[in-house]
Amino acid sequence: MNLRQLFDLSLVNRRSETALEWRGTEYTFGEIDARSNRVANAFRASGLVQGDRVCVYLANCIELIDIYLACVKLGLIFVPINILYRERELSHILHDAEPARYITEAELPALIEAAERQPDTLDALPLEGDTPAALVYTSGTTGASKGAIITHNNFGSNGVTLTGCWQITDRDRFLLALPLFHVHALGNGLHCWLVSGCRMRLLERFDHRTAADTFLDFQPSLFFGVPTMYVRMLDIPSDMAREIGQRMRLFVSGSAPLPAQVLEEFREKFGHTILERYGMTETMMNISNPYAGERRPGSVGFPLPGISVRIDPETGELHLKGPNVFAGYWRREEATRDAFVNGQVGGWFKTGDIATRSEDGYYTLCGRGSDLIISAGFNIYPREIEEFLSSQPEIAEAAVVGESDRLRGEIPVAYIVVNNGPCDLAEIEGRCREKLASFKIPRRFEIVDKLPRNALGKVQKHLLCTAS
Ligand code: MCA
Ligand code: AMP
Repeated sequence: MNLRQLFDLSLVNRRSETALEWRGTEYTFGEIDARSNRVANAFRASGLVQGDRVCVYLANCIELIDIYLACVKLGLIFVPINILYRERELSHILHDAEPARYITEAELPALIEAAERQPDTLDALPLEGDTPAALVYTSGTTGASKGAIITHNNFGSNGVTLTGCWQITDRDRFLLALPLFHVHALGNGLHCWLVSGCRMRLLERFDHRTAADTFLDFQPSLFFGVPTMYVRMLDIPSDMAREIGQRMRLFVSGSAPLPAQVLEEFREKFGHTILERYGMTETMMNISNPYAGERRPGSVGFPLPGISVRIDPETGELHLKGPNVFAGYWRREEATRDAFVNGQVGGWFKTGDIATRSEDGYYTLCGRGSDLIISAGFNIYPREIEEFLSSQPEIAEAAVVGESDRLRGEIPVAYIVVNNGPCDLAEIEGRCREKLASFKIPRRFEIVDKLPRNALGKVQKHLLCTAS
């Protein structure tokens, strides 16, 4: 089944029901369908054909949903780009994806104008489920970021599975504050919304200063967040927290570890046990705590239906297989093979995450094979920052490590060895800010005489972490 056929459950079947609240205006599923048909017709009129990539560099907005649905309907490949990326990060993705169309805020008025002149119906294309729906760029420990090819089937199985397992129905009121350029909001948020037919309020972004008012105003029953959002919400006054909790049915957390203490404090304050789950861009959601049954603090729960999980007995790495696993990296056959056990694409996918399994079947993540840092749900590969820092004339070498942080989980900290001569750290930070996404900028710079290295010359990052 392609995604249009799946979404017709809501777009066609519930056409007169309210689908979306965006900036104070309500839209029905019929309107969402018609809007995306017009955009699809405009895309077609401009010459886009199945398989073309459409890169989108936009903050959350209704047009982003229109564009995604138009891509789905025409078999175009949607390529969302992190709005926090700067020129250098953007240009890599644009070169790699070779888009036929690149849509930024500046392009939107022309697209809206072109779509206004188009019919609001669209013939159905006979797309197979294994048609690529999106390329989502994910950084790797080695080299530049790679586009994970996510098919209609991948998104479909993820959306149907989560909707079923988390008992999402058309009676839910869903608050979506996550950025649509990542799989958390795109794969889980949009797909659970369209599969279930619930009402969704979309926010441009999560703002902790207005979060309580937004919850009280919209009165959601369902919320998906990263741990930083839940830490922020612990600051909401108790009476408001209780009132929010009374309206809610389910809070879900993922993208980074949810500290057990945050889960406990949140339960105390809001009267809800957050449901923690585990996923990856390449695989969508894999393992989730149960909706009914014990949501165990610190654990990510059981494999979702249809997904097989095993732990490599030697390395402790989690491997998985299922309809959720992506089709490979865009134009990178070697990297694709490397991502699977014995290079067998479609076999066991190597997650890079280290896990244990309890006797009663709960999985717990206990680290990563790589030195990935996750800050407020955004992934940071130290190597990228290290390479940038080392290329500065004042710096001889640099190592970036994740330091634990109550709010963001981890924050990047840079240890640098300077060349002879002055080194103005504020100046270095300024250059980082120009070239790197904000979440990648080291929150602290430490000058050291030398980096600790083992006998093979490899930097011993754990010694830097403990030194801080
Ligand atoms: C953060 N910033 C943003 C945004 N988010 N700027 C614009 N738009 C955004 N959406 C920048 C701010 O400018 C600021 O930069 C810094 O981040 C922190 O902002 P602050 O207001 O203090 O926010 P916060 O309280 O720290 O919360 C940040 C956040 C945001 C709202 C939690 O980080 C976020 O939305 N994270 C979600 C990421 C996500 O969806 N990850 C899923 C990946 P400065 O400090 O320079 O001023 S998918 C995944 O991992 C897998 C599949 C999975 O399992 O889900
Ligand atoms: P991404 O590459 O952005 O898709 O991030 C995927 C990574 O996020 C996974 O490989 C995990 O390391 C991490 N992750 C996602 N969910 C959780 C979770 N609930 N607990 C710990 N780590 C998580």
